[in-house]
Amino acid sequence: MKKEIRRIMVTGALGQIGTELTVALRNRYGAENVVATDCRPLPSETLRDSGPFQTADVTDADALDQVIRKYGIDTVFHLAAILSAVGEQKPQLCWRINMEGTLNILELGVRHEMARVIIPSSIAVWGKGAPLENTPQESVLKPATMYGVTKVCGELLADYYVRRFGLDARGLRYPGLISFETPPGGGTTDYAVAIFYAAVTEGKFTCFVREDTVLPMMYMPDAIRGTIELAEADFARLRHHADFNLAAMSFSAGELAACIRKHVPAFEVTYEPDYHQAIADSWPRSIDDSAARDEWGWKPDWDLESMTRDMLDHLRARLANKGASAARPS
Ligand code: VAH
Repeated sequence: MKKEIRRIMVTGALGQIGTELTVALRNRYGAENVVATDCRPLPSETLRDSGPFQTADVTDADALDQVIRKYGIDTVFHLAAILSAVGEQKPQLCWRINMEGTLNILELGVRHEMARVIIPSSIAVWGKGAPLENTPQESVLKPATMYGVTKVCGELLADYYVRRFGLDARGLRYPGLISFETPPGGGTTDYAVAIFYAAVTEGKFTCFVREDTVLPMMYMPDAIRGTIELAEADFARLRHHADFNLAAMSFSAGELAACIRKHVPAFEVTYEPDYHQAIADSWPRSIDDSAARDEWGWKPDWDLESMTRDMLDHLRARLANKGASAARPS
């Protein structure tokens, strides 16, 4: 019988996923049962007053072990990572943070006989040789980026720890994630977040990928729900572990701009592709997530229209409170 999730540690808790996942886990498991950790010294305003926070560098196994022992942690959601764009600027740092961190978490998961270890992956695992449309669960994994290399290695390591040590490790290949709570840092899909802030504050945006660049994307509420649903799924039903494809929608930068323009008619976007373009071109345009749907009942709730409306509503409300000159709504 698989162990129950009771006391959770989140790494990278101040990041784009980590912030919202920590809040969702605290609401579901009790605030005092979810310890937020990050290499940065201070908790964010969102997390500071909602539960325990510890500074911990994921490359420091002893520091992580101390947090695990102090709080009696039995489950880790390991979100700390260097993303694709920064990873191409600093490939050695990306390898060190992503791989030393993941190995430390897996080793500690075994040492402390943990209930679950969640090791996220990404659509960045794909590259040359993988189908660009409806990319299947089983496919060639030849990533073009150091970030993608670390994600393939993370999947392989986690699956090894499942087979070799009986650790219950699980993970999702996240698409680009869009959210309004915490700005992302260093990703190639970050344009799809920055464009919303620009629509509400400037009324114009310069996009670093071509207008026709299509990528798989997901609204953060779907990603958070999917992460928790996978963590809570019956292990006996899972034929995959740390490499589930996860999908919701795919759209081009131009389609996203057009959808925003339905709410901000005067919104202007210019396209000036830079080094992000080569990364985006190496990734699929759409992915097949039938394994997640079959093995643990995955189903997305949000699409481009509903996400766009919700993002603009939240950003306008927040920026209006701060007095920013929000673009006039339609
Ligand atoms: C990145 N947002 O752009 C991340 C993600 C699918 C991309 O892994 O690097």
